[in-house]
Amino acid sequence: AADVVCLGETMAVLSPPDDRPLADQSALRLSVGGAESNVACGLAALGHRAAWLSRVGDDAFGQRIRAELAARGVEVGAVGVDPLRPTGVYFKDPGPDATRPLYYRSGSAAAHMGPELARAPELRGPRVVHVSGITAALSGSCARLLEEIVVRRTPWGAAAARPVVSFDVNHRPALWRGRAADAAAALRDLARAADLVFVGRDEAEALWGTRHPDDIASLLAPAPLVVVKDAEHGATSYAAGGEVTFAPAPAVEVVEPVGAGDAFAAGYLSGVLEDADEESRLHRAHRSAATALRSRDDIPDLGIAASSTLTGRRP
Ligand code: KDG
Repeated sequence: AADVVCLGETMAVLSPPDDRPLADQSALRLSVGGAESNVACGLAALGHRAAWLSRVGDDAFGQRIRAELAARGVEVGAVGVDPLRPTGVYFKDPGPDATRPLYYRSGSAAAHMGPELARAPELRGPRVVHVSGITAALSGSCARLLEEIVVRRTPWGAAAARPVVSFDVNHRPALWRGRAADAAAALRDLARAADLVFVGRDEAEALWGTRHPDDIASLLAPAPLVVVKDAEHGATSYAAGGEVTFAPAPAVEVVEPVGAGDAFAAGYLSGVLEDADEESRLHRAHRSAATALRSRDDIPDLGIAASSTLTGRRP
């Protein structure tokens, strides 16, 4: 059985080969991306048994996604194929400050996941279940599924062995357009109910108006472990016992930031699975994020980060 199950939508990604805007491009590259499966790929590259739980359409994109994740060592046996609804797609539109996603995913196979998936046997055995706030934005049924897992912990009933429920806030404003207040409340409540939360300082400021990492930790206080990422400055983790750990981020030349948060989570969770102390979890997280920042793909090859772990090089 897998050590980690990551649940969420994965899409076909169409990306320009350079930094010119999408409107000026003539040929795009096809790849695969989904925040939670990006984390699964990172964990698999770091030597862990990771599974991805989701749904795809009965189409070429669904085939490509399953094949690519399997080739990266992720277990995809429990992924459902919806005969009626398509696999979601997104395009990357490079802008002067950031790459913007253009989503074509409403009504997708994954958006039709619902609370019944909380009964999937695959959710019962792992040490970590990783989900994100993206799922909360996809549809009402997806939001209910997330609530079953994160808030009610339905998959585990009264069982003594429960996994760590890891939640990346992953605020995607394009998915919450016109529902900003809903996003703030839903993502706050999910984060408060999770065992481990990943959140960016900027993202928290946009959602909740919090400025300082300490204020974010206080806002999400019932969560036993909150990791606040502050871009190039570093990351701070807040444990329920009051322990605060900061690790500076290494200097990196950024090629494209998409996927860096997922690589960060993969590195950190790899430390959780290996019972590493808080400081080395954060260092691992920074190291994998650095690899993703240097890559144009959503899923970088973290095998590279793993080998620098083995030689003990510090970022
Ligand atoms: O974190 C990167 C993801 O955002 C990207 O791979 C696509 O899952 C995605 C999304 O919903 O934006």
